[in-house]
Amino acid sequence: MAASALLNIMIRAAHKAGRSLTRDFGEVENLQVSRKGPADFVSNADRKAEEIVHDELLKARPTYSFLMEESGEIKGTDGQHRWIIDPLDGTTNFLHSIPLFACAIALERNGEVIASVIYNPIMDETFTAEKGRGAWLNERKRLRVGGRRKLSECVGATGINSRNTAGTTREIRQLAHILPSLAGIRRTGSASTDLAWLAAGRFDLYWEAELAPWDIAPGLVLVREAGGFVSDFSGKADNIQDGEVVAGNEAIHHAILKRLKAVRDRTH
Ligand code: 2AM
Ligand code: CA
Repeated sequence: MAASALLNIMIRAAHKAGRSLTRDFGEVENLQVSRKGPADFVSNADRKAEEIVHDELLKARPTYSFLMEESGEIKGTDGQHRWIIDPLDGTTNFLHSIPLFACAIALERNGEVIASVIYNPIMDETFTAEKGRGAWLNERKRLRVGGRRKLSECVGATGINSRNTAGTTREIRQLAHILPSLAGIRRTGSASTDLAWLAAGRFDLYWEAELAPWDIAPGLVLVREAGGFVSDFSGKADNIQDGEVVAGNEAIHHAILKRLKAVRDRTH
């Protein structure tokens, strides 16, 4: 299906930022050996990518609002539309020369995410979705979430934060409860990649907490348009504010939600 004018704008912005990220990623490898490491260089790459996305989107739609990981909120005169941008999702991977990161953009209309693009420039994979128009890989392949119904056959993804002891302990408890039911677990370090890969049927389930709106919003419409279910840990849909995501096909989403609730009830 041909992308709408809006989605084309988003794809163009993500690809332009992706080219900049790819160039900088090549440099990062050379900086690994320095004692200080490439941290400053990477923050700079991150900011540069955000500026590119911001400038492209602003040029195309001068009145829309922005919510960006690096620059925060910028209010536009249009009260209906807001771009939500994570210019480099998977910063730690990028910093360590691990080629697993994405430039992610979502568009909100009246508080609902209606379109998104998640672009991995190294794999050259562009995941796109628009409400009511399906989820796509590289604009050619229609995406559908996996059909597995037995947890024992499922490969899941999750993230464990290393910032906060209370949150980390809770996340390890969830992992300990869920992992033995699965065929395996993977940890990519990029929430938008996890959700895009779930939409593509590569992962059967995903959960994570303590995320930011820009980690969740781009994957939300993608998973839903691929026939999947996404909610927070209480089962509420369309919540990009509270940092929690659980996703899968209907049966698997339900099963993981039940397990997450069991862990919460046991630890209260
Ligand atoms: P980032 O790479 O843009 O920082 C990994 O588990 C996921 O958590 C990534 O999508 C990562 O996004 C995100 N993440 C890392 N630090 C975070 C923070 N302080 N707040 C919210 N999300 C974070
Ligand atoms: Ca992020």
